[in-house]
Amino acid sequence: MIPDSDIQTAREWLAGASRVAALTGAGISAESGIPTFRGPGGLWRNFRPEDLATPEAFHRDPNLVWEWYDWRRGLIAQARPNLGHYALAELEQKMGGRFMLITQNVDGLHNRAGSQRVLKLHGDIWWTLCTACGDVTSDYRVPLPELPPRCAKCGGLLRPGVVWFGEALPARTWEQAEEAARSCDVLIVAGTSAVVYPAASLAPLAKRYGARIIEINTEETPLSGAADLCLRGASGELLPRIIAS
Ligand code: BJW
Ligand code: ZN
Repeated sequence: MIPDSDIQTAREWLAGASRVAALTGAGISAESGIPTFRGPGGLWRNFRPEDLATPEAFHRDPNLVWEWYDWRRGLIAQARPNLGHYALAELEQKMGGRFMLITQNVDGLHNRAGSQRVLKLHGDIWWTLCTACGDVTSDYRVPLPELPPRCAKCGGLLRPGVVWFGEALPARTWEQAEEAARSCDVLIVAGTSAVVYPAASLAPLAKRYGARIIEINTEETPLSGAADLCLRGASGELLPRIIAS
């Protein structure tokens, strides 16, 4: 049970902030029915996500990796944004250009909730990238008619337009995320295990530059000790409480 005083403190910090940023992870979409990576339901056919979200896995067996993504695309297509996504969209409505949302999620639910200032650190599950000609396009078909999908321009093998382990994050997006972390007065970190880098370095960066960190998570994380306020619970319940007017 979270004391009302903690909710009140978070509300005061947000009300007094010139700039706010939020970093989200898979936990914010858990209440929409999308499994997290490291929690219950994160396993697919007994594979760990860490063994599938790599260029090596794709090189070894593109079909297997695509089957996993096709399954997740199906879940996401059926899902709807939850109150946590909507609360962050409302915060952007209130703060405009003084708010930035940084997400590790590839599910697009923040956009579907109305957020527009979204930095997608790990790409988007609806994007495809041609391994032969580099063409990037969007494909919303569920399920995909052919696995692995082929490039309409050159017939090359397509891969999901996401960032796997060992791959660099999109450079401009990362620069903007660092800038948002350095310039915010409050950083909300919601629904991430804070173990995947470089995303996990944004909270320490924000703190070094003077921001207060509010962590919202059902569990303790490696970030919890450095957070100024830890709100233990579901983001779909807590984000509306700290954001709604
Ligand atoms: C709730 C809730 C509810 C549940 N309410 N909460 C420094 C140190 C150590 C290692 C490294 C380092 N720097 C780089 C590395 C290596 C690696 C890394 O971090 N490894 C660690 C795991 C050890 N990083 C990389 O490889 C990155 N690239 C890189 O660094 O490149 C360097 C380079 C530079 C130049 C050239 C070349 C290379 C890339 C990382 C890419 C991660 N990709 C994935 C897949 C994306 C596509 C896809 O979705 O398929 O991103 S992996 C996966 O993990 C996904 C996620 O975005 C990411 C983070 O997971 P997240 O969101 O935190 O989810 P969970 O499941 O872990 O946590 C959910 C949380 O929610 C839990 O805490 C729950 O308690 C909570 N929760 N319900 C609130 N209702
Ligand atoms: Zn191509």
